[in-house]
Amino acid sequence: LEISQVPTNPFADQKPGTSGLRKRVRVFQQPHYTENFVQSILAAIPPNGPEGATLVVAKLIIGKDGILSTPAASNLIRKRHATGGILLTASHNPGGPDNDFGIKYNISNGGPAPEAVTDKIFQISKSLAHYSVANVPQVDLSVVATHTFGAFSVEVVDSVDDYVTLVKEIYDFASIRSFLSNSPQFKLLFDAMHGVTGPYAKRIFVDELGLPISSVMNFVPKEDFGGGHPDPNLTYAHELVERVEKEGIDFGAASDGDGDRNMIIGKGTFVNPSDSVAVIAANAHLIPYFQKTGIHGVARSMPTSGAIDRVAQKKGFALFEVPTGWKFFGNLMDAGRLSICGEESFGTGSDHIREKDGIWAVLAWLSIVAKVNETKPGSSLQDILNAHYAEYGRNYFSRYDYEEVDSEGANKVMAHLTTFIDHKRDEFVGQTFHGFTVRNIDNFKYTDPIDGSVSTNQGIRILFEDGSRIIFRLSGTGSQGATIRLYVEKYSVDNYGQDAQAAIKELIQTALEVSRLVEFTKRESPTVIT
Ligand code: VG1
Ligand code: CO
Repeated sequence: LEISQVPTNPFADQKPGTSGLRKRVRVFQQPHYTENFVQSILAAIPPNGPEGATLVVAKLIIGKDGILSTPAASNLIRKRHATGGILLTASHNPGGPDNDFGIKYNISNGGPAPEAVTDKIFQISKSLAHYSVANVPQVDLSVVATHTFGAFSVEVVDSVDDYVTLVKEIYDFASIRSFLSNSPQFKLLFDAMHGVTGPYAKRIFVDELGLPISSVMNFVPKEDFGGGHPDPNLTYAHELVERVEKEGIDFGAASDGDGDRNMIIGKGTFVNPSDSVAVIAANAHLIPYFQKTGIHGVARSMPTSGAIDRVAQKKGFALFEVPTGWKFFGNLMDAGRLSICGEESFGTGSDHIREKDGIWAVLAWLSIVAKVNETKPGSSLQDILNAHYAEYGRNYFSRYDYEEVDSEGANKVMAHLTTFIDHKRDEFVGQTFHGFTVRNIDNFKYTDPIDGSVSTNQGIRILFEDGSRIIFRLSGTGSQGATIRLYVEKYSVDNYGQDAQAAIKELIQTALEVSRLVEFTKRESPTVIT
């Protein structure tokens, strides 16, 4: 292969955020923009001396038709002992020429690059003068085959095979299958939202578990997600939500564009993601993988509700609270201290790989439903949730997103909140708002227990005497303006039948008053409520 050097100028804005570099497609289409960033990723792979050592990529593994879900890619990196992997995806954002794109880099453990690595990539990108291009002949991605060009090869693999092998080792497919075939009245519907999980869902739910093809919808992956917003929540997965209600579906699920998120719903039931990971942790003994490995520990991101904390306390599991973003779970898993974790943003997963995993979460819930129904036939998702609340209490939780607000307004909100930490702490702590007394306010800071690295400025937390919390942070995955995320949580030991929005109403009022969000952003209401 011939390698040539292309002169280039650096771009100043290639700093990866919560999960990769996320920009509008048009930004990536600027001359040299994408090449520069990819070159920076490759140059950041150690060892690379200050002289600019050359990195030889000897082999590329690519999913058939260019398709691999993020969890399947994580698995493949681990299984093949690869140096790392590059994921090209808009993830949970709309795609297509006028929308989003993203480049995520995962390291050899299969997980998202930690901050030390993304910082290094950013540093390199700021002074890049050349990138290398190889004249690799065109390869047909629609055929599973290996192409060799001298010392370099390109292997096109089946996108689904390895992943299916993996989940079949984790779950008892025979028992799920027999539950489904013995319960013809139990209806399941999976929405791939025209993202990457379609081929996985078809193989797993239809071919392996014997459900009819009508159990999967929007299963043909499309480059622009069919014009939709492939984020599995009540707002954007409305097609699924409507069908679940109208057709009385017992078990509805959706996954995002790159397959790492999940939403679980039933008729009249929404499984809040913070509850979801808690229920999975509480029922892990029903899942063969955890029967084998045991539970080494559980974790959640900081804004995620403390529902899993209650499970950890009762069952004696170690608990970790990390900043937002899956990259923070990797070290704990590699050190054998973490088995199950989740984020309120519809991310749930375990140490079977190093990414959150949408289909894995759906199968976890399905396994739990199947097992619970063995002893208590007819148990619905709501019954399982209610039993959980009765045992552990309920952490009412909601997130308000204010998307694409102008950066100035967003920064004002955060700066204003920061004054309560830096200057007005004494008068703020102890104040009572709508019946909630402030116990503390801080900006979340995390020290990784494994490598000691410190991450600051991870979100402003207002903690109340009764354990309720209000959290403000700015999104690190948006591509336009700024997105403010407001998270609120209220714990109740015995009153678990309330509507979530009603339960947290006063906390939302408090949050808006304290932050002066409406005044600073001119937004009367959020874009999305979950
Ligand atoms: C959001 C979520 C975060 C998640 C991240 C990546 O980040 O809040 O929990 O890990 O997206 O999800 P932010 O910074 O916008 O709040 V994905 O589907 O792109 O891997
Ligand atoms: Co995603």
